[in-house]
Amino acid sequence: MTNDKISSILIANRGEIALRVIRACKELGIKSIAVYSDEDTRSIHVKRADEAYHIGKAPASESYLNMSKIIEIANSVGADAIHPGYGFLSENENFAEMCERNGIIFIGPKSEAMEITGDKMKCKAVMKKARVPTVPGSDGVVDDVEKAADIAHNAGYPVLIKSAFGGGGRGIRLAEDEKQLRQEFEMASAESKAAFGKAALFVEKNLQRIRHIEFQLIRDSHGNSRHLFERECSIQRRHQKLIEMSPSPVVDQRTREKIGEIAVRAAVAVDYLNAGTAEFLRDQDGNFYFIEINSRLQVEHPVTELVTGGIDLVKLQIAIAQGEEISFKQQDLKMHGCAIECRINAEDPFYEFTPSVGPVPNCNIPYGPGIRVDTYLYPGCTVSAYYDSLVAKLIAWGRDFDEARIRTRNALQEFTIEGINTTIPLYKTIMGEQNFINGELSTDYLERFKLMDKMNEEAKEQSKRASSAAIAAILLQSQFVKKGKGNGSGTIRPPLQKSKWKNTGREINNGI
Ligand code: MV4
Repeated sequence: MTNDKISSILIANRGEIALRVIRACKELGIKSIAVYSDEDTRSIHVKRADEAYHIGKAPASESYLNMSKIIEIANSVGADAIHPGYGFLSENENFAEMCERNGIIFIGPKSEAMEITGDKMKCKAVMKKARVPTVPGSDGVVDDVEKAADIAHNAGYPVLIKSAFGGGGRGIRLAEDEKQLRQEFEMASAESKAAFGKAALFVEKNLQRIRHIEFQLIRDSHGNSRHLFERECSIQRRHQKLIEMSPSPVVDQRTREKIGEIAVRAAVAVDYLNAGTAEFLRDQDGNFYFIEINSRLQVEHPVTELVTGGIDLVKLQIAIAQGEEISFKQQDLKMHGCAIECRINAEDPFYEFTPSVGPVPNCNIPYGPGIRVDTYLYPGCTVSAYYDSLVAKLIAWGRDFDEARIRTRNALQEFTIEGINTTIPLYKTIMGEQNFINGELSTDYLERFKLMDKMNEEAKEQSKRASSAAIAAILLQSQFVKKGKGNGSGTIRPPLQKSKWKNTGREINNGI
């Protein structure tokens, strides 16, 4: 058994997740091996890893997605295992298979399981067989419009026509009635044939005002499966999650046990190995429907780490990858307080979330009780235009939701990133928004409660306050200076330094 132990891991990723994996390696006494592109020569994951190897040019296709290059380096340096992080090659079953063929442990599920989870139709069919509730609709691909109309009639309108080739919301069409269904089905069919050579459409009841709630799963090579509770990820924009939290405000202990057990059944059904996530849609009536399994460590995994009282998911992944058994029983796990994560993206929320890249001359990372920040930022770093816009994750823990929320709000006030625009102002608004406070969440939360308008309003108010404070300070000072008197407390204060940064809404997050 001892010579099965992993002694070195190549991390096929960059940014905060590469740093996260390096930390786990260091705790376990495992050698960490970084890879990097031309764009990342000065990135911190390169410095923090025990070894680092250049793998190619800036575009991901020529570096972090270059499977043969990464395998070649892993082979030449004798890496026992590869951790793919999230994104890039993490859900690529061909890459997992390449690792398997080369005798390298892929830290994730087996390629066979990834092949099923990566195919929505196949996965849905497997889940139905395993009595995992799925969204009402067609059992598989529907190739003729008459059948589609039949299924839609039984499921009840409105329905969605989804393409098996779609993802992240692409290829989904809405039909309110049969006339629309016939129209949309023909159009979707033609579009799919043009793009992929064949149509693979299915029909589902359109669930409305839904919440996105997912369960963290782990399963070892001895067949032990556990769920690590839920995360509510309903606050998102264009299928990009923005805020995640655990517990979900609508999941009580009974529901947690019930859906958790279903999630475990889903993992068993595809012979899942290692960490994964079962995603569900929850409708207004409280019904949960399985939609897919994500076969990777997720961006929001820290939320689960905090509410399970400190389970280290990356260390657990490594333990499972080297054949160890999960050391705790389901009943040993207790939901511990509340955690909220905000994804800090280098995007301008005042300008349609346009990517904002370039040098970061300075930054202030918040800390304090219950605060965790996973980030690759450092003063003087550069945010690249080539990769994901996520630059930091702020995760706050509290004994209850309100403590976590207040800690998030305060940490956001402390968080400054100079040189680029970020999503911080939006999160500041959300933390004080009444519906968020009430746990009134849905996937259309931002539009439903006009959060972008509220953010703009607050920015305007803040800039007004800031400029009047600056004017007052200047007036006060000049008055007292002329008269040669103090300001009443024995000192003359200079005008507020902050004000020059606060005089426009757009720059509110810059350089404060
Ligand atoms: C749905 C749905 C409503 N009804 N399916 C969008 C991406 C894909 N992963 C699943 N998606 C949806 N499927 C039925 N039958 C609503 C969505 C959806 C959504 C799902 C999860 C998180 C955010 C979303 C935002 C819009 C729509």
